[in-house]
Amino acid sequence: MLIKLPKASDCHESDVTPESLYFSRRSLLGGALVGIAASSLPRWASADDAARYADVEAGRAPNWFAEKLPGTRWQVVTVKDEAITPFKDATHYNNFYEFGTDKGDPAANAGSLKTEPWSVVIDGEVAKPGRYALEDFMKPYELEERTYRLRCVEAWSMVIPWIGFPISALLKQVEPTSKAKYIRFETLQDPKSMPGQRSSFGLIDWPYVEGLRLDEAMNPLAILAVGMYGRELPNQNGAPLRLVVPWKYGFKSVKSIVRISLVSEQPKTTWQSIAAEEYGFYANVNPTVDHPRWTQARERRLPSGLFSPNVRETQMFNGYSDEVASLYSNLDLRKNY
Ligand SMILES: Nc1nc2c(c(=O)[nH]1)N[C@H]1C(S)=C(S)[C@@H](COP(=O)(O)O)O[C@H]1N2
Ligand SMILES: [Mo]
Repeated sequence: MLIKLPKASDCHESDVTPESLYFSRRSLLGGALVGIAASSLPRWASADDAARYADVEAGRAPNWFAEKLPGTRWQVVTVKDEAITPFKDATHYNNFYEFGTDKGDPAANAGSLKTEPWSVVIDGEVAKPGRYALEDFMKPYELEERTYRLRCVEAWSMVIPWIGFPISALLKQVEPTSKAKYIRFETLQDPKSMPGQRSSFGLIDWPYVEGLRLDEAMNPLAILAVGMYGRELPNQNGAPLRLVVPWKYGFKSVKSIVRISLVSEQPKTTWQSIAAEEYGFYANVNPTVDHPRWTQARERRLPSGLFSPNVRETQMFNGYSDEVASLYSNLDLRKNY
């Protein structure tokens, strides 16, 4: 993300960067094809759901995921008239600082992340706290496909078909007490498998932490994802369990979650701790409130290259105003950025 990084970052949309050269001609062509495929697809699951997107790399799904996948409700939320980002771009242009700060680092390094076995702790202000093996944690939930825009605070964006379940379903299971006002998420801390946690990038006080107000978490658009593009999450995208809140800047969507806590106070989040004047708790996508060092009025939709930068106007709440604007009717969004 754009802070005073030790090395140059690539995120100003006006910059010509080495990363923009990354996008191959193949992925640019793929973008057009995938867009057509997505809108003409049936809603039922089939053996080759992954094949509904061009060039999806097969994964090695854990048993619990393979067993649940056929029951997935496909295309519960879609994005009209915008192409789904090619799988190659969504999996090779990532922010996951635990694996390095360059966009290609997570794809190169996240193979060391061991996602099986995985456990999730539920604690804080809940009637039913506990520590669950992921396969047990997942048992109550039916999977849904949700295709959302993802808008990074660095002014690039993608369209990604996630597979997951609403946080509201989790809250129903764990039963927050009347003191619970916020939900806090924590990423795995494991310097052995996460080189970024043992490197010189000392700005971050690991583990990565994010949070939502409880009413935000209850919004039907807020999900926990376990898959994308018809398969389980690749490690670099936050396997095996991550948050996705599409109306907020991407940094809210914390990856590789090991702990979910219901709390009474607003949690201190990672990017707030690093640069509170640049990255707020709310982080709602808002084209009228610029980042102190660049405009948020526009974004580069990936794949974006030298000759087709693919710039578009950023939408209020990333295009989800109808669903979420009412959450903020009493809030000054200029102060609560
Ligand atoms: N644990 C953790 N979660 C994280 C990040 C990170 O560095 N560490 N980066 C965030 C940022 S800035 C973005 S834009 C999204 C990127 O998600 P993607 O790589 O799946 O597109 O993940 C978010 N979640
Ligand atoms: Mo981001």
